[in-house]
Amino acid sequence: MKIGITCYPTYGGSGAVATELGLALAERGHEIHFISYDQPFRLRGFRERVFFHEVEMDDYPLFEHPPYTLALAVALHDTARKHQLDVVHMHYAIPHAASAYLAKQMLAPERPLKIVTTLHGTDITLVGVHPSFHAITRFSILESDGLSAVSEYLRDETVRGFSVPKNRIDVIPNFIDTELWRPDREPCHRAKLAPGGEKIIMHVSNFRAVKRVSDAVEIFSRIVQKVPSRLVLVGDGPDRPRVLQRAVDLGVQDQVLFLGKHASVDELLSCADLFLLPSGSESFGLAALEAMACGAPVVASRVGGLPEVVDDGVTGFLFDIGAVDQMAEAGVRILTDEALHRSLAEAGRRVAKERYSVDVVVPLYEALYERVIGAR
Ligand code: GMT
Repeated sequence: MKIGITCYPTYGGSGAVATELGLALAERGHEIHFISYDQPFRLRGFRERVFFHEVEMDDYPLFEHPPYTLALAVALHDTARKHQLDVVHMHYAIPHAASAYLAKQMLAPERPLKIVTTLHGTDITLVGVHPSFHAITRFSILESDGLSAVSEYLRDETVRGFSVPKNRIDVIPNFIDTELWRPDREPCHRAKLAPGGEKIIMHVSNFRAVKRVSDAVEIFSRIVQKVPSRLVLVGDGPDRPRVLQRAVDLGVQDQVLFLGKHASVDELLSCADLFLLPSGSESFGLAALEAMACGAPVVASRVGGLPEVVDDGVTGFLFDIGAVDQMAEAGVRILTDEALHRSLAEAGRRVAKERYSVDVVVPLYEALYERVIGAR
């Protein structure tokens, strides 16, 4: 198949999944065309059958906000036309699904173009339900030929918030390359991250309010009183100053290592003894899956799609949002009970391989493409 893929190219779960999907599909013989305003961050090096098309934007003084939605529509249309794409796959509905709808209409006199839209999270739960976006989000979702959501939770939210018939949405979970994301990565950075042999507690996110990174610092400040440990923070975003200030206020700044954005999170996660994801909302929680694949037990919020990913008591522990005392208590247990740690780590790795590996999930997308193309 010839497939166009559009995603947000910057740091973030939806862009990571979209890129890994494109690479996995190319590996399986499909021709993949990424179409976005920048090269997706996980798209590195030359890969056979993989192309990148940058969306061109003219910076005219009249535009306070350059109309990316239109420029993307043109790029999708032109790429679909030139390369005879069978399907374009939009990751994150806003504004991608609307651009794809326009491209499809523009191309209609010549040939049909099928659209698949994958809903990732805040495109439904936060941004999409806002009155300024609701109608166009609903319209462009319903106009997509195929729809997927990354969790049952997100499917239900889409049905509830947008009155989309449930049977129109496939649940296709996120996936992971379990060969890359694994516990025993070399080189091992453990000695550099925790030179005193401390336990390594990690958090990876885009540091937005929804991630509640300050809660991770709160949890850590309680754990470190009982277990010699360091908190390694990976990623960056608007909440960073607040988070680092919280570490200072709690007097743990010297034990908190802020690494910022990192190109190879897999290398870092394979050193983690515990992973914290105390989010306020999470449609899936890709970072939790990455941690599980790397053999790091997860302590997270019982929210959104996280209970579908983290089996409470088996691969980690889930608590109410903001329950930092309980989260810290669970963290201490995990870090001090070797048998418990081993059992959680092994189960996490097993679940990642059995439920979320490339071989299990990518064929679900192929089947969805075949279905929409077949419905021509
Ligand atoms: O929806 C977002 O906040 C953006 C998106 C992203 O690009 O990081 O995150 C969502 O998609 C990820 C990949 O499917 C999920 O793992 C995240 O749980 C989800 N974020 C939220 O629901 C807050």
